[in-house]
Amino acid sequence: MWLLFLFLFASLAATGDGNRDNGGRVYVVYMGAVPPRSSPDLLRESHFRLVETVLKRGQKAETVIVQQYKHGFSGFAARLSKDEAASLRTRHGVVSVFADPVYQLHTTRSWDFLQQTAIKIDSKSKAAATSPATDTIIGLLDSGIWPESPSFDDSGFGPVPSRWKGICMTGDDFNSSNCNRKLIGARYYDISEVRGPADGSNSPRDRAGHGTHTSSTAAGNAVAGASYYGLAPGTAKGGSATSRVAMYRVCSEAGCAGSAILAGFDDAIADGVDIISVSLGASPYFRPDFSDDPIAIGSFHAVAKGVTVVCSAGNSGPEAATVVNAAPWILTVGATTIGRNFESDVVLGGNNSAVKGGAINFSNLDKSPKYPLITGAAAKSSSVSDSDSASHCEPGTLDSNKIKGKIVVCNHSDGDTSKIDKVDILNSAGAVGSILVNNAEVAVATAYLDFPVTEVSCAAAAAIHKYIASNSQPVATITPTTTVTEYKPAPVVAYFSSRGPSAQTGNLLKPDIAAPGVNILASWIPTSSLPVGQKQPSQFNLVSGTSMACPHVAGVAATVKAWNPTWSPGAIRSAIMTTATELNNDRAPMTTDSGSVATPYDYGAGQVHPTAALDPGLVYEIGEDAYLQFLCNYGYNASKIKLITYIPSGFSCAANASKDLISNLNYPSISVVGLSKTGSRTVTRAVTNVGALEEATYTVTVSTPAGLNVKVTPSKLEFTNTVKKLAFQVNFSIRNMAAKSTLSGSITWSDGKHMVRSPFVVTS
Ligand SMILES: *[C@@H]1O[C@H](CO)[C@@H](O)[C@H](O)[C@H]1NC(C)=O
Ligand SMILES: *[C@@H]1O[C@H](CO)[C@@H](O)[C@H](O)[C@H]1NC(C)=O
Ligand SMILES: *[C@@H]1O[C@H](CO)[C@@H](O)[C@H](O)[C@H]1NC(C)=O
Ligand SMILES: *[C@@H]1O[C@H](CO)[C@@H](O)[C@H](O)[C@H]1NC(C)=O
Ligand SMILES: *[C@@H]1O[C@H](CO)[C@@H](O)[C@H](O)[C@H]1NC(C)=O
Ligand SMILES: *[C@@H]1O[C@H](CO)[C@@H](O)[C@H](O)[C@H]1NC(C)=O
Ligand SMILES: CC(=O)N[C@H]1CO[C@H](CO)[C@@H](O)[C@@H]1O
Repeated sequence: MWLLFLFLFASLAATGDGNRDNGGRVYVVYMGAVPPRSSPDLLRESHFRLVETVLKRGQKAETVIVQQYKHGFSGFAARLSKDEAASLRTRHGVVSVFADPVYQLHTTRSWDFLQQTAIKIDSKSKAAATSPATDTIIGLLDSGIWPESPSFDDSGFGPVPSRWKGICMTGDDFNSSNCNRKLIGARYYDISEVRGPADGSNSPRDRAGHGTHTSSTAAGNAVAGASYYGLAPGTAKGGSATSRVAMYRVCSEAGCAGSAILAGFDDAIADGVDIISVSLGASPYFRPDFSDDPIAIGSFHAVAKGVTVVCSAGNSGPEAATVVNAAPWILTVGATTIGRNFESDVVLGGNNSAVKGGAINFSNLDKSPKYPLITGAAAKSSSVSDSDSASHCEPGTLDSNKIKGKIVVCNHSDGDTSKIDKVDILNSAGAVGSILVNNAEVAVATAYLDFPVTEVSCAAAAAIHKYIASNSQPVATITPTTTVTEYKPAPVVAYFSSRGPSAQTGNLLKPDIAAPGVNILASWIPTSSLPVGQKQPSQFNLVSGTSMACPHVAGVAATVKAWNPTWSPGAIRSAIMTTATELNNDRAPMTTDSGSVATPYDYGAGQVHPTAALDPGLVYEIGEDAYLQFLCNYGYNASKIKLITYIPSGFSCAANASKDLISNLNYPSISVVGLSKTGSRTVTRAVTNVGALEEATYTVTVSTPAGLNVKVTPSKLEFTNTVKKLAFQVNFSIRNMAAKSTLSGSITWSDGKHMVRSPFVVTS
């Protein structure tokens, strides 16, 4: 746990703590929607005038402003002293002033630099067969892009849509020739506050790999013959291969500046993207209010303009209440495994029995078990008293004479040292290989390249320990990595995927949906660390994280939008959520990494179903007014909301506004916290018929957990050519619910053809 705090501290420290350059740190000054009858030039001037009112006499606004927001919303980022920032906070028109935060990319364990993945979008889908989707534009806020990747080749693409207003910025090793009819736009922003010394390029060009991977996952062309050095062979293809891509580089490998994230949203809205995909976020231990969170702010204004925003849920699972990017206008995505595994087994001496493990390596050990086997505990250095640290192979705890020439078994449960660091130390001490014992992370294949390593579960490790204990000279080997497909069960919620409930709004269920995010194969930047015997860097990489899940859903959203161009972001989200599946490839309920049946706190509505989402039957519409009422219930007063956006005439916060009423937001899922306060609660919802038939009759079925009564009224909805939208109520009451317990179930409307399913969660 202390490590996490250290990490947080480092993140905050990286933003600078004042007294740098001209005496301040960067603050974001957020001023809400662009006022009516304004223009970017007028806003620019008004920002300058505003900031000059707090500067010392003679100091020019130009010297302190680092970023201006004047298209999708109004505001700026400036280098200010604490007093200047405080003074701006009280000015007319200012919603919030906050220190520029540093957010992180949502790949797992950034130090485990190479990991894996594979994109599986139903190839027989309606979308793949005849897609009208060529004019959908997906914008990504990320670490940049590698334009030479075959994923972004534009052969076969028609002209850039005429409504596109974006640009291709020139930067280091990047100019307008790098954009084409596929990669139609690229911008970058000042991220000097978070940039490491080795990452000094001012350019849309990706130096981290992450942005290239997410872009190709969202919208990459189908590239046949893709693999990671022969592993996971097949065709790599984005979720919406016919969409166009626009990259907004707001991150370096070290992190993403909040001031740049806002600039990316501001430009993406003005450029004309349809979908924004954001695979990054705040640490779950740093919980900014919506009005202090660049992602919540930017996405609010994007959604108000009809742009769907899809974000990763974070990689801080499996602990509860770790989900981030949980504002109700965002589509929040958790990660699941795919039906593929990278198997590398341990063969034990004696009877040659094999113990299943998984990892990626490219070295060569003999096939026969002839390498001496030792545990970390047995190899403990005599100067170390703590055998627990030695069993975890922590740095400095092992006697290198005892491990030389041997395969070392290390516990890797929850150590402070990363897998890659641990393995590096064993390698340099002369070990021939390593077996890491680790229940949680076995599904996430780590690439160790030249050093033979495999990872086994605790259960599998028991057989190894038993063998060692019963032999005076135990020996083993590690077998080559093979790709196992149709692995069961899959999908499984990934251990790292951040979980609900949302710490900010318990009465709003988050995450919303899950998608593949473990060992995903997609395009990558050329790397200099090649496995032995390889001459060319792989154009693809296997990577894990909710970062990888998010662009899968962005691709699906782009396809839904292409098929239904008039749908709002709320309708698109509803279609994706109500058609999700809860079943795995054994036709059994999906489980989590620990083997328990997944709940909506793990995966929201379930696993995204790309084809079903195109024809949901009914949708839960949600207009901007509903988001304003949400903000009232969340605790903002009308004067604050008025600063954020225009309030339609007649709008006011209801006198009875309360967090409990957040449950009434017309969301495709339902969350009710604290039911035991009153014993029963009724929430309202309304559905709109978007099916092909105007005359449709839907009836409800409820999957009710023991301990709860759930009554839906009415239980039948009849749509006609004049009745498109119908409301219903759901009454939850306690039958027999223990204190501090959580129950979940679902409500499904069906006309015999469509199944419109909404998960619910109720806490006592
Ligand atoms: C972009 O850079 C490439 C390589 O340096 C060069 O060949 C090309 O002419 C440049 N294009 C433009 C439009 O400047
Ligand atoms: C690994 O270490 C953890 C504690 O860090 C312990 O609970 C577990 O039993 C150990 N596993 C084995 C196989 O020794
Ligand atoms: C092989 O040996 C292992 C441990 O040494 C033992 O658990 C297993 O049952 C043996 N298998 C067979 C087929 O004898
Ligand atoms: C609205 O809330 C803000 C704080 O968010 C407070 O400063 C202000 O006084 C409130 N206004 C009214 C009219 O209550
Ligand atoms: C809250 O007040 C509104 C009117 O402003 C009313 O329609 C609604 O029923 C009230 N809700 C509750 C739960 O009392
Ligand atoms: C909800 O159901 C409970 C139990 O049947 C009942 O006591 C309560 O009055 C109902 N609430 C509403 C608003 O209908
Ligand atoms: C020791 C070991 O397992 N080596 C294997 C690592 O993976 C490569 C490629 O899959 C094999 O060729 C090695 O034998």
